[in-house]
Amino acid sequence: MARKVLILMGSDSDLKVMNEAAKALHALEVETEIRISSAHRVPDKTMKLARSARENGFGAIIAGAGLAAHLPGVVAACTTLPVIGVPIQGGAIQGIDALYAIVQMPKGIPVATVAVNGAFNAGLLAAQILATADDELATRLDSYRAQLASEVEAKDDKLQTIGVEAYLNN
Ligand code: RP5
Repeated sequence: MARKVLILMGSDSDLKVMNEAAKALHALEVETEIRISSAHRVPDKTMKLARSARENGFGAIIAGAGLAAHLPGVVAACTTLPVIGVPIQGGAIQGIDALYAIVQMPKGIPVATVAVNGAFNAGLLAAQILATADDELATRLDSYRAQLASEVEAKDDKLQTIGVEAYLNN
């Protein structure tokens, strides 16, 4: 059976950003479960979700948090499933704190970190991880890449046809 992706976030204030991961995965027909579970406010729940993720059919975990963003690291400490961290923009220094907290993991416990608010890419990366063992998903990822390429080609064709000024005013 196809593996699912668990999407975790530290607060409901992260939900709008983190839902982008779900959108990317749903477009690729990957099933998700999306949960609020703070590493600081509900540590026991967070560790339970991470520890049971593999037996519950998940193949990857995406964890998003802002400020002193310990959620991805704590989750990664509790599972050997691949964990993708999403630093959430916000607070006094706009996500730089979360970026550094998530990306600077100690040796032995990796977290793959995407851009600040990069939840959509986190979804794509999770799909690519699952696609190492799922040829049909790999084919859907190829179609997505082809669609991206054709959008760029259409824009370049338009630019060549109407020129820079008309393109900018269009
Ligand atoms: C983090 O603190 C959450 O991930 C969120 O980004 C940030 C602020 O949380 P709230 O105070 O909005 O609940 O734990």
